[in-house]
Amino acid sequence: MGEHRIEATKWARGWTSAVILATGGLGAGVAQAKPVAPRLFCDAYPEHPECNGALVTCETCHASTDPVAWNPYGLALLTALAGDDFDAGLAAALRSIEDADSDGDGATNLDELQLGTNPGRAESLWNPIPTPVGSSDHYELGEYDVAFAYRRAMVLYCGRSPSYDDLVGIRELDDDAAAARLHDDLAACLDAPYWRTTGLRELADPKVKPIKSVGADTTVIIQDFKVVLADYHWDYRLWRYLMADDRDMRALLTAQYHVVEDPQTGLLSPVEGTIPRPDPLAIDGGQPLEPEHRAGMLTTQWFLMSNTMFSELPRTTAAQAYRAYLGMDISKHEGIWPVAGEPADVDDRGVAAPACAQCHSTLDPLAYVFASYEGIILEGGKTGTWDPERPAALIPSWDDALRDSTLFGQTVGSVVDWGRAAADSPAFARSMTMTLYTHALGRGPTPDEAAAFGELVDTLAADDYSANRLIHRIVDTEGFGTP
Ligand code: HEC
Ligand code: HEC
Ligand SMILES: [Ca+2]
Ligand SMILES: [Ca+2]
Repeated sequence: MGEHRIEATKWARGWTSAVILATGGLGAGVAQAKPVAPRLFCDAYPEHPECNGALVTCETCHASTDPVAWNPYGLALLTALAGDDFDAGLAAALRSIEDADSDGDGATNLDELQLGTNPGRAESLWNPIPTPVGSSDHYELGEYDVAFAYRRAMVLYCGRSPSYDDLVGIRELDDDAAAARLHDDLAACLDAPYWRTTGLRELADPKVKPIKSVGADTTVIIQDFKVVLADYHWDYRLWRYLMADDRDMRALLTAQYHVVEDPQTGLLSPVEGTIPRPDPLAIDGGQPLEPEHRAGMLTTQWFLMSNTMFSELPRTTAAQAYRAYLGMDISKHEGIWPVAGEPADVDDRGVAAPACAQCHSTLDPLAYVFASYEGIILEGGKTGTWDPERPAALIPSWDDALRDSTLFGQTVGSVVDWGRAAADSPAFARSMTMTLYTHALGRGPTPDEAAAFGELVDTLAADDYSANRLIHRIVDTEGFGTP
């Protein structure tokens, strides 16, 4: 088996480079690279593990997209299409190569697609690690073990290991009673200070991306002004508020209030209206944006300051919103959903070139509505405010009539609409499930966990988008409780 895999890998590598060489010149001859394949593919295979709330990446079929080159699966597809119109012919072409093993790794294309491995790369193969059977000194190996799940849950959600007595106690219970104890104690953890402060805050770090030197705790002083460009504590408080107490986490993208913390009790509560700059010696740090233009985490002063900065067209802001809350990183070719006629390249940055349009035909239309929000303004109290004249003032060829955004093929006329459409999308449910799942297991779902993961995503709506209920379900999965 081992030898066979090495052979297959070598073969695939050689093949791939040959394909790149053979097709290296093709990219230049292609007038408009508008990759609709990920979406069409997911129309054909909605059951594919990456298609539930996301889209497959180009790597499924391509060895490279600039210059364009195909992996063996993509090449088989290209051959099966036999010159047919791509959009009309793709579904039939996909079906016609299901039983082949294009990358020669021993698994058919269809099997690989169902498992989520790559049918065009022999190195991508699911080899379940043989699970040891029997009992170790401490846990039942290879099957769900409540004591193991209990220990893991206490460490993650209470910030401490369970005591020896706790573990002995849980072992003495029958299965149902042990599971009930696990969930009772987990509920207590989710209600306790460790999770509500430290645990939840750490979970938000990659989404908020704090930079201490320009945040509220900065020690940098320039010309008597503290270089507070915005205060990310507002972001963390909103996140912590919405990810606790069975609140509806969709408000992360729709909330029009902010959240304050009582210094004595630690209690979080929403506040209405704008928040003035709290420190007259700081450049910024309040929340000057009028409530009606807010969309939760997407319009805090920190989010707009740190992502938009000085951009006329805030592509980075839209890309971070898509990455952090919809789980798709356009810079990795994830979530490509091109819009016809885009990118218009309104700011003349060269993004209409085929090599750039691959991504920017999705990204630029996502970004248009964010252009009405200020990035960094050094005058004080203005960073992140809304100004409908901003795009036209900064971009000479801006045309208001054409500048709605498009999110998942749907027109959205403002960031508020963007946030609402995003919050209700399958991508948001998947992404938030992924955030909590990878935190709990230290990795994403493996192919044999794909079905269980899909069920978690699908029950989020029935659970009223409660993070706590989702965590209780994650703790019950095989992946969480199997040593
Ligand atoms: C399901 C397989 C599949 C996926 C996924 C896929 N492609 Fe393709 N791609 C193809 C095939 C097949 C062709 C050849 C189509 C043709 O020439 O009719 C192609 C052609 C292209 C071309 C050549 C120009 C053109 O538009 O015909 C570019 C560029 C390209 N793809 C980029 C991408 C990018 C970027 C992604 C990811 C965002 C992507 N593709 C995802 C299968 C795929
Ligand atoms: C693989 C996808 C991808 C390709 C290909 C791509 N871009 Fe981008 N581009 C992005 C993303 C995503 C961002 C937003 C920044 C981020 O979050 O990474 C971006 C941002 C930008 C920005 C804004 C930078 C800023 O600071 O505001 C410009 C300008 C840009 N790209 C130009 C180009 C040009 C020109 C090309 C072609 C030579 C190109 N891009 C190719 C994904 C891509
Ligand atoms: Ca295969
Ligand atoms: Ca494979």
